[in-house]
Amino acid sequence: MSEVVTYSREGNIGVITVNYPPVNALSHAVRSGLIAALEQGQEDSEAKVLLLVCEGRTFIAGADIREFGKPMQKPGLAELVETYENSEKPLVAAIHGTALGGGLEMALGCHYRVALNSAKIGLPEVKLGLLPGAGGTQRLPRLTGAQKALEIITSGEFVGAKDALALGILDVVDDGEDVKAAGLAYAQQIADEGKPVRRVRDLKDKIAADKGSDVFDQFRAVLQKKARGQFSPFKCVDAIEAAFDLPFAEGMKRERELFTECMDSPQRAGQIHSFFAEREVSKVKGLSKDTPVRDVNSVGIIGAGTMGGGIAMNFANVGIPVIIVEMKQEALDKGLGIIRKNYENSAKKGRLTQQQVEDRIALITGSLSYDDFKSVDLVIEAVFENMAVKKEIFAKLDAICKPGTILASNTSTLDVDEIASATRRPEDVVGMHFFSPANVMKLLENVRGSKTSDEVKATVMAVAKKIKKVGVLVGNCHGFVGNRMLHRRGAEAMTLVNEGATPQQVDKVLTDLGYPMGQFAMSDLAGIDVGYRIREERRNAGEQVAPSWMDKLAEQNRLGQKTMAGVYKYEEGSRNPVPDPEVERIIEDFRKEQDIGSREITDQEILERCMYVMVNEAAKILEEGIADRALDIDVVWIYGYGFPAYRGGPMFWADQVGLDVILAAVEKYHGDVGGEQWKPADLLKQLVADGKKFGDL
Ligand code: 3H9
Repeated sequence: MSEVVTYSREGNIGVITVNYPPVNALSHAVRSGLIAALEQGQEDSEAKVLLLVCEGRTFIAGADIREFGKPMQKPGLAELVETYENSEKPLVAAIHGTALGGGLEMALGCHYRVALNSAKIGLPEVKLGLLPGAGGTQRLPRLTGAQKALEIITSGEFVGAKDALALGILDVVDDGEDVKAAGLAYAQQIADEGKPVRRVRDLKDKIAADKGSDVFDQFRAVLQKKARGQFSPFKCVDAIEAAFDLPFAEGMKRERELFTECMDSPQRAGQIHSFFAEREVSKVKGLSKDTPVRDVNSVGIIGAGTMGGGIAMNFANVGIPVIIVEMKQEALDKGLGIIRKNYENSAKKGRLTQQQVEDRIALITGSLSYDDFKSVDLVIEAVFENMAVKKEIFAKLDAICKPGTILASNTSTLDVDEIASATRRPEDVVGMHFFSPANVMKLLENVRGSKTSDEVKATVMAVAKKIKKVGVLVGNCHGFVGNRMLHRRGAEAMTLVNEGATPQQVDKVLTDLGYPMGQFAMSDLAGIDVGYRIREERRNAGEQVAPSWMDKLAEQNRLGQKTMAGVYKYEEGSRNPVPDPEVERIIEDFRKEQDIGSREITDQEILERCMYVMVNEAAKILEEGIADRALDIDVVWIYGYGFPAYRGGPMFWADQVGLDVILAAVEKYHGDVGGEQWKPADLLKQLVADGKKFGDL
C-alpha cells in the first residue's frame, strides 16, 4: 500500500484517505494509491459504503501540474475516475478546502458528495490553458445543465459550498469543521438507508433539457469579447457541447482530443509558467525563510487622492485599521467620499453586504495631523512625484513615528535611497509601488533601497500576501522594473507615430498580442499631462528630450479621458476610444514642422519595436540585478500591466520568439533608429552566444 493513500475501516464504512501535502495533487503515486485503496475497499466484505477523504488543508486540488509535459504514467486520471465511478459499493466524497480540477472530477466520479460549509469547488483548468480532462466537461453538465457548466468551466472561478449545493453539484453541506466526521456521518446514512450507487454519467434530465439549445453559440459570442485571443475557453465550450450531442463514452473521447489540443498549445505552456512564477516570486533570492517579520496591525497613509484611497481600501478589506492624512479638510472629505462610493458600488453589484461596507469604512479614519502616525506600524506616502516634497515628508515621519515603523513610499519612479536619506533610519525605508486602481490591480512592486533591512523586505512581502496582492521585490532605479520598461515602450510607440504609423495601428498591434489596451489608450486613461509634465521637467533640467506630437495634445488641453479628448476622443459616459481626425491633423502638422517624411509602417515592425525594446531593457534590468530573475519581470508585467498570462510574461514570450531573433532585430534597430534604448544588452548577447534563454538564468 502506498503511503500517500491509505485504506482503513470505521464500523461498516471503508475509508480511503489521501495524504500528499501540500494540496493532495493527483501525482502518479496518489493515482496508483487510489486504485489500490479502492480494490481493498471492494474486497473488504465488512465495508458497505466507501468514503474518500483527504488529510491536511484541502481535498484534492487537481492533477499534479508538475507532471505536465511529461508522458502520463498509468493509471491516467480519466481512467482512475472511471474506476471509481464503476465501483459496485456506494462511494462518498467528503470535501474540505478546495476540490479543484481533477480533484472535483474525482468527486464527480464518486456517487455522493458532502462538503464543509467553508469548502469551495471549481474546474480552474482554463486558467492553465487547459480544459477539465478527466470527465469534468461531461459530468458537470449532467448535474447543472449547460449554462452553469459553461460559466463554471470557462471562467475557472471557484463556487462556494452553498451555491454548489443549490446547483446540484453537492448533496449535503455540513456546518461543522471536521471533514472526516461529516463524511462518516453521511456515509453511514447512505449505508443505513441502503442507498444504491448513483453514477453521474447515467443522469439524463439536464442533458435532454438543453440538447440542441443555442446556448453554446450564444456563449461563444460572449467569449469572443471576453476571451479574445485565447485558445482553451473555446475548446471548453466544444467539449461541454459534446456532452449534449454525444453518448457519454464518445463525449469522453471528444474531451480527450480537445484536452490534447490544449496541452500541445503554447498558451498552456505560458499559463503554467505564469502559475508557478506567481508562486515563485514570494521566495526572494538571498532572503532566508526565517527572516523575522514585523507585525503590521495599523497603517498610516499620506494623501487621500486616487492612489492613497485605493491603498487604504486594501488594508480595510482585511481588517487592518488605516489613518489617512491630508493637508486640507476639503481634500480629505473628497477622498473619504470616493472610498465610500467605491464600496457602495461593490455593494450594488452584490460583492459586499451593506454591513461589510460599514465595517470597512469604520476602519478608515481621516486626519490633518502627522501626529496621528505616532504609533502606526507602517506608513505609506502616496503624494505626487516630487522628490523635494517626499523628502520633507520622510523627515517629518522620521521625527514622529515610533522606532520600528516601516516608512514606505508609493513612488512609481523616484530614487528610494534619496528618499531614505531624509531620515535617520534608512534601514526602515522601502518602496511600495501600487498600481492604479490600487484596490483592484494585483501587483505590488516592493522596492528595496540599498540600506533597507532584510526584516523590512520580508515584512513588505508578507504585507503583500496579507492584502491579497502579488508582491515582487525589485531593486532601486528610475522606474524600477515595470515603469522603466514601459517608458521605453511609450517612447518607441510615440516615435513610430512620428514616422508614419497611426496611434490606433500601434494600439491594435498591442491588443492583438493580448494586452487589454494599447499604449495610447493607456496614456488617455492615465492622463496625457502626466508624460508631458515629466518631459517638460526633464527639458527644464537641461536634458535632450525631443519634441513630440503628444506635447501638442497636452498644450491643446487634450488630456485624455478626463477631458473627453486625448489621443482619441470619447463620447459622454463612454471609455471607448474613438479615432479622431483632429489628432491625425495634429500629427500631420507636427511631421511637417519637424520635417519628418511619413512612411508606411508594418504591424510586424510595430510589434518588434514595442516589444523588443522592452525585452532589451529587461535584459539590462537583469544584468544590473534590479530584478533577480526573469520570472519576476514576467509577474510584474502580467499583474501590473495586463500582459496576457497565456503568453507567460514578456521574458517567457521572448524565449519563445527566440533570443537570437530578438538580438538580430535589436542590432538592426540600433543601426537604423539609434539611441541608448536599442544598444544591445550584454546579457542578451551573452545568452545568444551560449545558446541559452532567460528561463535558464
Ligand atoms: C487538472 O486537474 C487537469 C485535469 O482536469 C485533467 C488531467 C488529465 N499540482 O497556491 P499555493 C503547489 S489541472 C502541483 O501557494 P494556496 C503550489 O505550487 C489542475 N502543485 O497555496 C505551491 O507549491 P510551493 C487543476 C500544486 O493555499 C503549493 O502547492 N487545479 C498544485 O494559496 C501551495 O500552493 C488547479 O489549477 C497542483 N495542482 O492555494 C489548482 N496546486 O509551496 C491550482 C498547488 O512549492 N492550485 N500546488 O510553492 C491552486 O489554485 C491553489 O494552489 C490552491 C491553494 C487553491 C489549491
